[in-house]
Amino acid sequence: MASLTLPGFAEGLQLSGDWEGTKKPNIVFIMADDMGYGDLGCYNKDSKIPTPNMDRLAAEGMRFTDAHSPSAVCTPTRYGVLTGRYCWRSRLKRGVLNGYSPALIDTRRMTVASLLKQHGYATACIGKWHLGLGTDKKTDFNKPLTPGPNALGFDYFYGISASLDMPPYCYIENNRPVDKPTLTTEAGKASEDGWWRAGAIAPGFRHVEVLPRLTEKAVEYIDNHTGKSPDRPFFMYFALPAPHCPIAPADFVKGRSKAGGYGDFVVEVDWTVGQVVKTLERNGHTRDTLIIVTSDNGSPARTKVKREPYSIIEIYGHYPNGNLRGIKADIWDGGHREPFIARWPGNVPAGTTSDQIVCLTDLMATCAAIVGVELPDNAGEDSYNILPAMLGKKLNKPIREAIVHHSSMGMFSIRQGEWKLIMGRGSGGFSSPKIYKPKPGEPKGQLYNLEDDFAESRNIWSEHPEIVKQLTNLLEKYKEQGRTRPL
Ligand SMILES: [Ca+2]
Repeated sequence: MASLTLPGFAEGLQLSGDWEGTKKPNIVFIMADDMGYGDLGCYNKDSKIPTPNMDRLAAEGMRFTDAHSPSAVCTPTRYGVLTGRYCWRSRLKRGVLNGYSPALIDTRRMTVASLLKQHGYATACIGKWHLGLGTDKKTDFNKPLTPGPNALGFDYFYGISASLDMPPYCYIENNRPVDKPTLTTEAGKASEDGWWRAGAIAPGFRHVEVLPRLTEKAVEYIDNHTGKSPDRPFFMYFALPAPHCPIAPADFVKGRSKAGGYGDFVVEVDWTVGQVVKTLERNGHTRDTLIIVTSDNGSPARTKVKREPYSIIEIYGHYPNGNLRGIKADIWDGGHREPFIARWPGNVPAGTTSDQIVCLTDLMATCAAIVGVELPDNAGEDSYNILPAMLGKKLNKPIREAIVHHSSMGMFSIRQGEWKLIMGRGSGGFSSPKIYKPKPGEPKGQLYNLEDDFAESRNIWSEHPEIVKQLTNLLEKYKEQGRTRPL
């Protein structure tokens, strides 16, 4: 098959599927947990948090300004990232799993990891899983934890079952706990802002050590892999447990931000990104690695869980979600518009931005394009190849026809160009009112024009019945046909 070298590709890197004699790029996908659009200096000049490592990646790569997680909370976003399919098509229609939930992803389904593995990649998942383990109604940590990441295309897994505030608190390596969670912890605090649920814990497990330990494992993986198989590309899905609560910054970052413990924890996230970047450099992987840094949903923007959702803003004047409306879990953009930085020297033009509307579900089709294959029809149903945007190609039209947003309570929204339609009133998530029941004659939903009204402050549903109708029909079509990516 004749191969086509695309403009912008480094010498020797091609994009046709004809990779013989060339090395495919390593792909490192780092996803923070609950980090907001306004936490990073490169997204918010008024951020009170120094993020030099992420800012450097943005300066050396591309910063997307209109990237979205497919959901405003953890589990469904992770499902979407790994399968390229919206999670509301799965059994999970709202909310998240817990640390003992059975596996959510069908093992027959293609994942980004199984796709890349088929094409010669070594694959690793490090960090927070939160997609369920095993088949029992309540996972038994005395039995092999399968199916888990290893059954979904990952050669190696080291991490934790779910969020860092959800038991059981133990590290898992492949399909077994490193130490079984045989003890019990009360609900606890890791700092003035820390909080976790009571439950089972492994001897010696300390919440504050988790991010440094996972960072060490990520570094170790890159070093070991390169030592053993320097010519084999790898995919690392590195899902950080931070800055999600318990806000547990390590001592070495305390006081480094001007946004309290939360800000310091974001500093630690930035440190982790820096460690990965340094390790890639040390192993000679700077130029042959696509690194993406993003977050799984917006920031809850809080210090004290459930009581003072806006206290980071009130106390420190730091806006974790920038000027966006809403917070984590909400259908407004604060719930799901994410920082998204891509660096691949020689391929992704340095110091650029893209305003393409992209979704984290797009990782699947983008990886397929990188390895030069077509996705089968029954995989990546909501995944679009965003590589052309990453490579800085001039595009005449949007890559995605539209994007579907989803809140923690299962509220839908569809966005096309400047128009954003929300199928309900209220936030659908954490912000008040969560659900507003319209009185007779009041609009049933929300329509915003994000070009004129970035902050989603003027509901113009009643003024544009034709747009409401058109977007409602498109959303219904997307639900019914089981996919958005065209066949
Ligand atoms: Ca999250």
